[in-house]
Parts: sequence; structure tokens; C-alpha cells
Amino acid sequence: MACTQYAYVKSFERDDRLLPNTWLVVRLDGQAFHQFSKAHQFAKPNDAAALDLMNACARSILQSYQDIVLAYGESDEMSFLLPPHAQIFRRREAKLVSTIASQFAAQYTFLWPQYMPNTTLQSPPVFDARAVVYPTVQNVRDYFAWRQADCHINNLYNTTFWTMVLDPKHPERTTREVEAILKDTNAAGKNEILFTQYDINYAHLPAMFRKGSTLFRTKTAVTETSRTTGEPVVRQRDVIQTTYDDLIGDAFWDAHPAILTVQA
Ligand code: DGT
Ligand code: MG
Ligand code: MG
Ligand code: MG
Ligand code: MG
Repeated sequence: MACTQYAYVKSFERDDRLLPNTWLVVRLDGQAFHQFSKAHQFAKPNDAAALDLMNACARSILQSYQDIVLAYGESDEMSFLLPPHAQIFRRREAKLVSTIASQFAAQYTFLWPQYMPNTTLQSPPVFDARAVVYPTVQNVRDYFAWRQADCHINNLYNTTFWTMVLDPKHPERTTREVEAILKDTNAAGKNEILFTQYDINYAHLPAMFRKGSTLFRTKTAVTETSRTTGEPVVRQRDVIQTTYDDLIGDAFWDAHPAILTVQA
């Protein structure tokens, strides 16, 4: 860089490296998706294609950055987990959050026609991003439990709400009336309404809606053609999986111990 009389301005920049040896979570959230989902006529309460599009964007981020070990998405948000040894962008916060958010938004736009072939994109999607450092594995587990509990609570509410609002037996019913009915119900009450009045067993609804989506790498045996011999060879490759598993209990983490393993 040319050392001019102007170069001193560089010294005004802030050192924003995130604390070393800590877990990093970067969470993106769609800006004004209440409006965006309406403008693009997303299915209520869940638009499977829109959620698949979010997951495709997350996959592209995982493909680009080996340091990211897991992504978890629900609604218009996506969280990315990086381990304590991650040195991506020298852990500079602004570089990390701005790059991931802009790549995600660009992918969302780029992949839109593939996932929403019958809907014209009306406005550019925008995502905010924040980075949070977590010192312990328990904090990380609790972070994902928090997001998945949020997914569950919102989905149970929204499923009951829209089922009642769109009920053909009650065409006169307003959203305000349904809000008033649901105000005094707990989770069991909403399950009960769905089951007894609509024959809907909440537990049988798609797991992507109830649990959110989790993407991570697994070592998988892949048959490839050897470049030297031309023979088929079996190699262990990282393959990105998308699952809709429970993240609150131990089973998922016990089944995939590499995700929370810290490299020395
Ligand atoms: P923000 O994040 O403060 O800029 O504001 P919003 O409007 O993005 O609010 P947020 O992120 O708290 O809530 C997400 C909104 O996106 C919420 O109004 C529901 C909507 N949304 C997300 N996924 C779907 C979907 O699959 N179908 C429908 N119909 N709406 C969805
Ligand atoms: Mg918000
Ligand atoms: Mg939002
Ligand atoms: Mg949101
Ligand atoms: Mg540059």
C-alpha cells in the first residue's frame, strides 16, 4: 500500500477480532420478511420451497467455508457455528458477518428462480447478521436449543392460528378473533384444538416445519474413478447433510461427535 500523507486514516479502523478460543455463532435474519413473505405469497404458516431455498443458501455457505461446522435454520433465519480453532478472516467480526450475509443474500437471489419458479422476485432480499462468542460447549448446545424451542413455539402457534383462520367451517372468523382464542392456550391446548377440531396430529406434520433444518458435514464413502488407474475407488469424502433432527436432546450430538470436537 502506498505510504502517502493520507494513509494515517487507516489507524482509525478498529481491531474487531473476535475472542480467540471461543465458539462463534453467526446468525442471519431476513429483513422485514413479514412483508417479503406476503409480497411473494409464501404459503402459510410454512412455505416448503422458501425454506428449501434458505437451506440451499446455507449449503453454499458451508461449501465455501470449511471452518463452518453446522448451520441451523428456521423461518427467515440461519445460524452458523464455527469452532474455537476457526481462523476464518483472522476472526475479524465485520469481515465475517458482512461476507456471510452478502453471500447468503446473493445466493438467495441467484437461486430464487430454481426454488420459486412461478413467483417473480419483487425486491432484493436483505439479511442482517450478528456474531456472538460462546465460551463453552454447553453454551453452544443451549444456543441451538434456544433457536429450536423458538421454532417449535412459533410453529405450533402459527399452525393453529392459520388452521383456525382459514377454517372453511368459519368463513366469518377474523384473525383478531383467533388471536383472542389462542391468547389463553398453552402448548397442550393448541395440540388439542388441532387434534379434536381439525383431525391434525401436530407430531405428524413435516419435521422441517416443527424442528427447523440442520446442515453439517459427515464423512461418507463415495465411489470415484481413480485418476491414475481409471478403476473405481471408494474414498471418504465430506458430504453436507440436511436433517430435521431434534437438537435439544443428546442423540443428535452423540451421533455426530465431530461437530463439537475442538482441535488443539
Ligand atoms: P425484522 O427481522 O425485524 O426485519 O422483521 P421480520 O418481518 O423479518 O420479522 P421476523 O424475522 O421476526 O419474523 C419473520 C417473518 O417472516 C414472520 O412474519 C413470518 C415470515 N415468514 C418466515 N417464513 C415464512 C413462511 O415460510 N411462510 C410465511 N407465510 N411467512 C414466513
Ligand atoms: Mg427480527
Ligand atoms: Mg426477519
Ligand atoms: Mg426472523
Ligand atoms: Mg479487499
